[in-house]
Amino acid sequence: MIELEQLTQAIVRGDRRSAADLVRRGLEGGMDPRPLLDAMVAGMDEIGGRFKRNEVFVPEMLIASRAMKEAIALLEPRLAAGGYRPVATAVLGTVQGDLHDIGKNLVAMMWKGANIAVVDLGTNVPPERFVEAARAHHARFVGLSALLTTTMPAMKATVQAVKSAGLAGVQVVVGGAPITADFARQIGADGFAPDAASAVDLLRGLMGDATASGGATEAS
Ligand code: B1M
Repeated sequence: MIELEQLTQAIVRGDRRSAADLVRRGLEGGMDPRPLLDAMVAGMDEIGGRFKRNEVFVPEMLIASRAMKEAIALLEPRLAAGGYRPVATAVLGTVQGDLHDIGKNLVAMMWKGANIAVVDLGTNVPPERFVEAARAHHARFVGLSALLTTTMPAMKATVQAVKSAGLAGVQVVVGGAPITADFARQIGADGFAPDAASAVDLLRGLMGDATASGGATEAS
């Protein structure tokens, strides 16, 4: 048995050796993998909150995410064997014409840290590719990132493509430096998040409020 709080704090510190060691010891001691995963998600929530409050910055987020990724790799076979599934699948990418991916990658890491499966399509992704991937992976969410004012129209075109593809229950969420909640509403997106940690709150909010309608939800 291990102290779950120690695992949470190892993730917060980005201490990959301790995190992996605690997971190994927990599994060897016969612990269920789910509380171990929950403890790690709590760690990512903690670092995400600090990031939102500007108490830590991109490097700390990357280090915590790396520790999470390595420890999760140890858990995955046991989670899969136990029939444990991610809470949702999100298709994510940077819109057509745009090659910026640092912020998008942070969003991917935070979503994975919240037990949301991410199908990362990379950068410069055309609208139809988002539609195909959402359909193929039975995604619950499509996430779009844009960093250039010149690619904001591509974001609009992608939202329209997903909305007109008739994918039942799929919601589109958007973000990126030039994107605002107003713009998200104007283009018909279901949600907007100003940063990677808020992007987790946003999906959790949308999943908890399946009846929400009538404009973009903003996570803050
Ligand atoms: Co570019 N670039 N760039 N660039 N670049 C900017 C964005 C720019 C503001 C610089 C400037 O002029 N001051 C400017 C855009 C101006 C504008 O549109 N008004 C610009 C430009 C003009 C260009 C080129 C056109 C330059 C040229 O070639 N003449 C060119 C375009 C290439 C293309 O995309 N077609 C270009 C190229 C590049 C590099 C390739 C050199 C490199 C990208 C490397 C990479 O991403 N792999 C680059 C970089 C690094 C930047 C800056 C310096 C940094 C961007 C970044 O990574 N920020 C940027 C200036 C700046 O911001 N200081 C700039 C850190 C990152 C963590 O933040 O991406 O905002 P951000 O993500 C945040 C939030 O926005 C949010 O969460 C993240 C974490 O909190 N978020 C989401 C992002 N996506 C989200 C999705 C969500 C939710 C939240 O839901 C799905």
